[in-house]
Amino acid sequence: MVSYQGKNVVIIGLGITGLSCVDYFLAQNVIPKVIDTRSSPSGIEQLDKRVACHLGELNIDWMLDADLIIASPGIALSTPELQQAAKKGVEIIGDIELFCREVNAQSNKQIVAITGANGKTTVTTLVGDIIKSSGIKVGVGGNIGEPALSLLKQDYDIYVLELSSFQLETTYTLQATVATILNISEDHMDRYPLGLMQYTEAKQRIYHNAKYCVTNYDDKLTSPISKHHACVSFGLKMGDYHLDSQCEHLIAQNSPVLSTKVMKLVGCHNYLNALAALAIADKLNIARESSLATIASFQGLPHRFELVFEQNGVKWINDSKATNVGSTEAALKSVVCQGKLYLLLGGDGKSADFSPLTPYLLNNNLEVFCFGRDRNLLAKLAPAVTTMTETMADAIQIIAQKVAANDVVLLSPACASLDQFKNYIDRGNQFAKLAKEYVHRSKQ
Ligand code: UMA
Ligand code: ADP
Repeated sequence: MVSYQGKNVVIIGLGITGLSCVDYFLAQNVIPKVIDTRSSPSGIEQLDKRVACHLGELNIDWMLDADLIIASPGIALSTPELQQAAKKGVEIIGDIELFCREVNAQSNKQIVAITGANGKTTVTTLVGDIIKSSGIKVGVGGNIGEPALSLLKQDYDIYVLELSSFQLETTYTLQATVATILNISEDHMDRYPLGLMQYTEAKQRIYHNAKYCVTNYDDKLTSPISKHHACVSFGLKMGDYHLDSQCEHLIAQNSPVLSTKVMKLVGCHNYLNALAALAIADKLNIARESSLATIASFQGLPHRFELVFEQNGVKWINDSKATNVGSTEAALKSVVCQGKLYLLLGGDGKSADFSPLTPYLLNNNLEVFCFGRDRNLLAKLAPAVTTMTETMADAIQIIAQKVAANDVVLLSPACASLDQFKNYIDRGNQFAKLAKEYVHRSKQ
């Protein structure tokens, strides 16, 4: 174990990251202090009694006195108090950096690192499944929900980490065997006031010292800035791994390897995710046949372009995890609808520019419903076909009276959910529940 004995450690954030860091330090008898700007953060009940905790604001005295600050991903490095501590020379890192230092100290462990604006969780899960099916001990964690440091409690040979731009900002010694940026489009612009390039720079940190990089041929921002890397690419029509013109086959190094018809995943964006996962698996030397069998049977994840209800020829698709513009664009490209498409947009747009959605909304067979905090902004995209409601439930009530055979109702909100829901899962579950209730009621 890398030793922090004798260091004055301050952890900022008492969410699941902060708690995992507390555990990590206590295991080596270093008792950290914890700060959270919230008055009752989620992790407070589970905090070990030995740990001093300051809530409600940042305790600058503790921070300036520290030898090491561990910043949770939810706290921006641009926060003035963190800037002040950095200026004084206090080392500031995140949980992923702690994790990397541990893994780097053991020569036989490998890390697969996955980032991107969209598709991270899908690809991380799929890569984890592929590695597991091949018989290798694999731990899957990071932004996906299981804090990376918790994975160290078990003996794994490969770690597959989903990494957010926030986590990458505080990571310095990642040495991934394979690293990928799946795609770049605007997200979290409230944390990146300088715009897309600032967000991209954070994502690019994933390639530092990576052995292999997997890049998106169609998205140049995913290529490493330094040209020294061994790269393979995936893309729609071009790249080492691509799709045929009809999106009917996955093609690897010019040979068709899997028919998309046998795959459970649907949508071009998901076929791209499958290609990225295959490219990663190949770089890990996992047997192709085994990888392809896992890809074919992978069901996809809930709340991601998921058909949750179908009745009277009407499909209800829950894509609640579409919390940015890029993911909603992917849904609008992939949706197959012979009747009318009812699109539900709404929530907290995180200062995004929604205008890339406009071309998809100029369609006679589409009606848009906008709800939640940013409904006024969203409604400006296509006012002629838009209805504004306070809540998603109000919108579904109206839609349920209108739908007919061959129509599709798509919740792909392009926004975070926290203005009106507990999280995207709550939003997706309510969508599915309301769809069933209203359709049932409108038949009576
Ligand atoms: N916060 C404060 N004050 C603080 C610390 C945090 O107000 O002092 C707020 C943050 O702004 C945020 C919330 O508290 O709204 C949670 O932040 P956190 O850093 O404590 O979060 P954790 O519970 O530790 O969860 C984090 C990731 N959360 C964020 O990046 C916001 C989780 O990703 C991740 O699963 C977990 O670590 C384990 O690695 C969630 C997420 O939303 C799913 N990620 C973003 C995304 O996917 O778009 C990046
Ligand atoms: P992330 O972890 O990056 O948020 P998820 O796999 O959870 O990614 O998917 C989030 C949203 O992005 C869902 O709406 C999903 O349908 C969409 N999505 C998944 N893969 C892609 C992709 N390659 N390109 C664009 N959107 C995608």
